[in-house]
Amino acid sequence: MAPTQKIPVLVPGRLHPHAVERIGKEFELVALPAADPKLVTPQIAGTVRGMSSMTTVSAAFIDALPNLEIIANFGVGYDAVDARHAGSAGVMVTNTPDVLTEEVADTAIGLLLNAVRELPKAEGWLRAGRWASEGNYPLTRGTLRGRRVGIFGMGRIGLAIARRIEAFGLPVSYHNRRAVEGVAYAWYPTLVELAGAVDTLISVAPGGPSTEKAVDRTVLEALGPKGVFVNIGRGSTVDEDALAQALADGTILAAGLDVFRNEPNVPDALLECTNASLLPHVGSASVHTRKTMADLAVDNLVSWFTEGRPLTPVAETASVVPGARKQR
Ligand code: NAP
Ligand code: 8YV
Repeated sequence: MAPTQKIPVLVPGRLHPHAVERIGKEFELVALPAADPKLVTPQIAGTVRGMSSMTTVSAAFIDALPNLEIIANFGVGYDAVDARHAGSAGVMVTNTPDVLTEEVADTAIGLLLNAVRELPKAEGWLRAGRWASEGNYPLTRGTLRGRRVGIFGMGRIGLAIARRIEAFGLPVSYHNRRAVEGVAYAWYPTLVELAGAVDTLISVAPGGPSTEKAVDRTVLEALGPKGVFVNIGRGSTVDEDALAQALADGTILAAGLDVFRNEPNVPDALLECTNASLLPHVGSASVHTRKTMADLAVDNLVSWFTEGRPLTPVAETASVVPGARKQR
């Protein structure tokens, strides 16, 4: 029997089946339909020490679990988890960095090509029989040739996208709050300055208050009429009304979007934009990569309960150690 097998680990809502299976084998699996404090029974409150989730985890939910020590988030982006509150309550939060970086960067390039060269629309033309009945698909106004690419969020995935863009022979620049040491690409101190210097903006910035609606009308106007905007980061970083307007009135040329503010709901105004390529948040969604993410989420739990430290803690809880849980 694994030494961790008697430790109750909660899974609120849906989670990758491989993660659920491993938690069931290596811990005592406790399931809840949602991360709702009202669903926490005295039995769960009194026993649960670990959790793995891919849903919103509020401060109230953390407080409803007074014995909780660790939240293993399924995903590198953890804006859905109140990590600041977790840190102040002495609860560790982990995420799944690196194992999805290359997959998500591949998807970003796919979106960029879809948006610029209209590949989904060209395929639709063929499937509708229009190639045979009407002739060739119209030449695309967009091209990658001559483009200058700006990356909003030059972190792990941003760097992987930049490497791919370099292979296309295009110059790269970026905006982060701070210039990245050892990175030679041009850094712009503000997003609007970056947008003004490029015609292709790829956002891979995290969600949260510091990036809320960062891509707004001003940024899109700075990008200009040849502008292409790709978002593989989080929908909350974009003013979606302003984006739909900019696509409709020609302020920018096209967009490729994998993420939306209120998933899985996509605003009608964006659905109506024929110059936008829209994907249902599939950045990391291959069997291979999702399994590696599931393993890393569970490995964090195992490492915490056997070694007393996680593998990939998030910054807000980096100093949390076993026994740090504060009661409120
Ligand atoms: P990362 O290595 O932490 O990179 C994030 C970058 O964003 C950092 O370089 C950071 O630099 C910058 N940043 C953070 N806040 C900022 C702000 N307010 N203004 C400007 N720049 C800011 O994370 P990653 O592994 O590359 O992942 C990035 C994000 O991609 C995730 O958080 C997630 O939201 C998204 N993602 C999406 C998918 C998908 O399926 N579509 C899959 C995986 C990840 P500074 O701190 O110096 O500003
Ligand atoms: C996942 C993601 O689809 O890692 C992230 O931040 O957005 C994606 O890889 C998501 O986290 C699953 O909920």
